[in-house]
Amino acid sequence: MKIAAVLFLFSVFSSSITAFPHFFPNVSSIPPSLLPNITAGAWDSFNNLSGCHLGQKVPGISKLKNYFHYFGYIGNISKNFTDDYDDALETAVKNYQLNFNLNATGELDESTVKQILKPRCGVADIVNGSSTMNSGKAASMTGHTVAHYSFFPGTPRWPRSRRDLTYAFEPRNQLTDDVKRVFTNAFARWSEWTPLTFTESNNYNTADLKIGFYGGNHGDGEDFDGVLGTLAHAFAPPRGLLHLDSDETWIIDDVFASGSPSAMDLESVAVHEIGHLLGLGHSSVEDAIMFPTISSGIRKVELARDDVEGIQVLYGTNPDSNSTTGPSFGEREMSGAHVMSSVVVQIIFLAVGLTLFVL
Ligand code: TQI
Ligand code: ZN
Ligand code: ZN
Repeated sequence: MKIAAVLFLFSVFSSSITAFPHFFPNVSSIPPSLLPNITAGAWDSFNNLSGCHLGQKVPGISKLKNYFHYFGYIGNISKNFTDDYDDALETAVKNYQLNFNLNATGELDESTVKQILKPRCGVADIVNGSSTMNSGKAASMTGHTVAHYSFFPGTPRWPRSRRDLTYAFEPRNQLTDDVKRVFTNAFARWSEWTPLTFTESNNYNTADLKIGFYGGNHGDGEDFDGVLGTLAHAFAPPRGLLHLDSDETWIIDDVFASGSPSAMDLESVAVHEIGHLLGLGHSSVEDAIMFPTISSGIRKVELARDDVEGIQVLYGTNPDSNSTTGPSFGEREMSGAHVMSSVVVQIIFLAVGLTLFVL
């Protein structure tokens, strides 16, 4: 067990620059016995804040401010946050509630605390003062339904002359056909609903979309951070770069079984990142592929109605498809094994997240 602990710490703090990703079931399993003590304190203290509102002073509020600061809701006014529920915190709570479709009361009601306690990705919701989530703005009204998808600033998209896009894999990764097939499938989920087609090319340099696994600093100014945290990123059109963190353990099949609880489903992340490659920002619809919280350990690969509506605003419908009237977007499947490992991975996310901002 000691060895396992050392391996765990090593795998968290080492950030290799190697171009070789690892795929399940190879490495880094986090001993579950390490987990409970890490999260217990902060988890409890957030739970106790339920019901708090403006004007109160409650121990633990400073930690909550750290949380909102970390995700971009509170500016860097002072280094040491107090336990006062002040105006800045109330505004942060309101914006957070808007982003997550909660009643924007500015109070820490139960549903808000619940949302805070959920695992989430480590990237800020608010960058440079503007929300990345299109919150409560009701971007466009289509009939009775409010669209919750979003685009990048300026709505960049692939031009009309480029509907047939090519993609290629970083040659240095030497990816197997199994891994490449994951991306082929992920692309197919988007081409099904749009006039876009995606074809693999063997010429990495000339391909429209370039896919590669990289570790740490890999030359685009957006360094990867080792295990968990950021898993992948993609650039808006027409840059076409889709990068994945080679320090993650990637699941390429539905195999979950007992192995690494921190392993991420590659296709789920690929479908999300392709959304970005095509010009979609994040969505505030929880079901959407573009919703910015990763439900770790489960596969979420099917586009939701909101994703389809968003991508069709950019590119229109698929002329070869007869089902333009809307698909049956069913419930997502979640097997028992998935639920189990999902819980474990969620705890890890919390642990890593909380340690990050408590430190
Ligand atoms: N990567 C972030 C993401 O893809 C990076 C990012 C944040 C980003 N904002 C962006 C990329 C705007 C392009 C445009 O969202 S991540 C998720 C999710 C990540 C997160 O590694 O944190 C998924 C990767 F949505 F679940 F949070 C995949 Cl599915
Ligand atoms: Zn990159
Ligand atoms: Zn994203």
